[in-house]
Amino acid sequence: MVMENIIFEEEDNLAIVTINRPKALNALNSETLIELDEVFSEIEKDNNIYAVILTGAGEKAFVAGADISEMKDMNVIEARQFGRLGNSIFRKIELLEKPVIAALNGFTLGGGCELALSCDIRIACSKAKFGQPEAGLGITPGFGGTQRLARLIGIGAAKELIFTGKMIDSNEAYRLGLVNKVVECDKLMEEAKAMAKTIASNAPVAVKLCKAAINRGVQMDIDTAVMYEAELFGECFATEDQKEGMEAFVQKRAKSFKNR
Ligand code: DAK
Repeated sequence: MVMENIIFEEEDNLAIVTINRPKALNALNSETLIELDEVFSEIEKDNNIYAVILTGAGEKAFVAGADISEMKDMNVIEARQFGRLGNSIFRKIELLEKPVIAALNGFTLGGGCELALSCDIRIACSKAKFGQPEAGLGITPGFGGTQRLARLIGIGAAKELIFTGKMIDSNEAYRLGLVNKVVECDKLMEEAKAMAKTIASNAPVAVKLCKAAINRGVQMDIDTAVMYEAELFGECFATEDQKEGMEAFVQKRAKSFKNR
């Protein structure tokens, strides 16, 4: 894959995806969104990748939003197309059958915050800043921000952030539950990799089904959700990794999962 704005690396069973437009604070233009879509399609197909880290290049920004220079002259049809493109890639990340950790290394604004929200876990560098400044630009968040932010941090806190457009720091983001963890900036990738490796040491099929159970289950009523959970629990018993995990425990030996 030759890409202008995305760096893709593999390390052990991890994929590291870096959005690489630091001069524009990694703002998401159409080209970057298309490349993100391609890279996540490849990751989905690769059975040797067990977890993904998504981050931004440079020291200033994860992603400072959708690209305002590209958006400013769009007409209604172009804006809808741009919104659909963003929404389909963000949904692809949310539904990816592998866990995705966002390593937030700086400004995480607008479409950047929405991108982080479509990941499973968010780790922030202590200097990162968060916000949904769209209303100040005359638009609504268009990549799922009104929906995922309210589901993650609650309706009241989401409305405050979206209506005011204010920026908050990492500690406030942590207090609100927007990020899982805040770490020193020079330790960000180390922490993200350590967490990704811990996840990757568990049975990948089980982690995949846990992700589906949580993401789909929270949209269901509780009776349907627990039945769905039971379905997925049953599915584990058709996998080699379930046999291996339990055999290894009983035999008091190290486990060796095969993602099967
Ligand atoms: N788009 C394009 N370029 C950007 C950018 C952005 N979002 N953010 C920064 N840049 C560019 C700057 O223009 C500047 O470029 P040059 O002038 O050097 O060519 C370079 O990055 C460095 O930025 P600054 O010089 O401004 O750096 P500062 O440290 O002074 O300020 C800042 C950093 C993050 C506070 C500031 O850059 C800033 O306020 N940026 C904009 C943040 C923002 O408003 N983000 C939200 C964008 S709106 C939808 C689909 C999607 C969306 C909505 C609807 N539908 C289709 C319905 C999503 C919308 C958004 O994300």
